[in-house]
Amino acid sequence: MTITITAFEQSPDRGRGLARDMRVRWALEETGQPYEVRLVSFAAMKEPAHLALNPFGQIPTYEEDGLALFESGAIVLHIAERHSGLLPDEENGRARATAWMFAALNTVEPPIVDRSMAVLLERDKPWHAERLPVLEDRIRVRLGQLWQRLGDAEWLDGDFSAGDLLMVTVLRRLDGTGLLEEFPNIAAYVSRGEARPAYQRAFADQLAVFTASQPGG
Ligand code: GTB
Repeated sequence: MTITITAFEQSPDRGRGLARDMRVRWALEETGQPYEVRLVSFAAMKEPAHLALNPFGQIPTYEEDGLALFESGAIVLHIAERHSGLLPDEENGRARATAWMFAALNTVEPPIVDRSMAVLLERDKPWHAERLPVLEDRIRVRLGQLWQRLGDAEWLDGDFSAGDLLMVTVLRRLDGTGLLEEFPNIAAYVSRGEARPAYQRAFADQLAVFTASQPGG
C-alpha cells in the first residue's frame, strides 16, 4: 500500500528543509520507498482528522496499510527496520545505530531547539542578550563531544545509518548560526550527509512544495 506522510502546506522555514518531514522523506529516499505527501495547514493540524494521527497536532505523520505513526524518530526507525539501507545487519551494530538515533533526538537536539525557540520567541525580552550565549555554550558542549567522537571518521559508527540521518538533520538546524563552523569536522559531516543523492531528492521535493506555494510558483 502507498505510504503517505504529512508536511507543512506552508513551511515557515521557506524551503530550507528544516521541518521534521525532511527526515522521513530522506529515510524513504535512502530505502527506495515511493511515498505520497499530504500537505496540511496549521489549522488543519489541530482538527480531529489530523489529531487522530498525531495527538499533538504536528507534522510529520506516516500512514501505511492500516498503520498510523507520529514522531519523526519513530517513523524513521520503522522505515529503517523494515527496509535495508539504514541499519546494519549485525545485531550489535543495529543497537549502536539505534543509540545514535536516540542521541541525536534526546541529547543533541534539545539544546539546539532551545536556542531556536529563544531566537524566535524571546528576542524582544530584556534578558535575551544574556541568555543566548548560555544556550549557545550548551550547544558547544555537545558539538565538542561529537567532534571528539567523530574525529576523521566519515559517519558515526561504520557505514551511514539512521543515526547519521537523524544527527545530520538535527545539526542542520544550526545553519546560519556560525556554531557548526567552529567544529570543521562536524560541518564536513553535515555536508557529506547533504551530498547524498537520497538527501538531495528529499530536499528538492520539499523545496518544490515551498516554491509552488509562492505567488507565480
Ligand atoms: N517530536 C516531534 C517529531 O519529531 O515528530 C516534533 C514534531 C514537530 O515539532 N513538528 C512541527 C510542527 O508540526 C514541525 S517540525 N509544528 C506545528 C505545531 O506544533 O503547531 C519543527 C520545525 C518547524 C519550523 C522550522 N523552521 O521554520 O525552521 C523548523 C522545525
